[in-house]
Amino acid sequence: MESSSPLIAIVMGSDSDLPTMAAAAQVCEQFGIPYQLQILSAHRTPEAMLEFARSAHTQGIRVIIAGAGGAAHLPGMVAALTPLPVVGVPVASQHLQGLDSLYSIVQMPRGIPVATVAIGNGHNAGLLAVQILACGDPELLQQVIAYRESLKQSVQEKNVQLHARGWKDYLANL
Ligand code: RP5
Repeated sequence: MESSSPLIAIVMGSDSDLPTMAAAAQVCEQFGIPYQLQILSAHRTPEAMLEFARSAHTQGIRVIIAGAGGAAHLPGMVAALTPLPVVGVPVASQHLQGLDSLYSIVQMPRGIPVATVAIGNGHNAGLLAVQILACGDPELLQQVIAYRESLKQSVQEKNVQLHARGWKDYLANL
């Protein structure tokens, strides 16, 4: 479902970020939002990052999701170069479990925000991007409302099951 006219761009610093960022792509597909996904590194391909971030808003893109680990400069640098909203995903790093990525992405200076989600939470990044788009799209807003309703029902059904089967049986089959 990657599109030539994407509304959401998902960028990541390395292919090693893909397992985390795939969740954002899945959310785009779930809501039927055209998106693009690419590897762009603030450190290894700085010129490509610059070109992408400077031109994204002229290409029809409305929201950018940027994920990176470690020094994790990609989301902040993209945010510095685009007027579009940027959702940042701290990818769990090998040595510091993503705390380094989180601190790097979340601590933006006043004036250049990055909407930072939890470490490894590409799913929420996708949802946040969809909700930003839904502000100007009543049909998509209804889809978001329906999604929230399905979440509520799923929790209620689990609670019914928990009480029907007892917590020990429930736990054994989690
Ligand atoms: C960052 O460095 C990437 O976003 C990735 O999370 C991390 C490690 O990259 P690789 O060495 O796995 O390519 O720029």
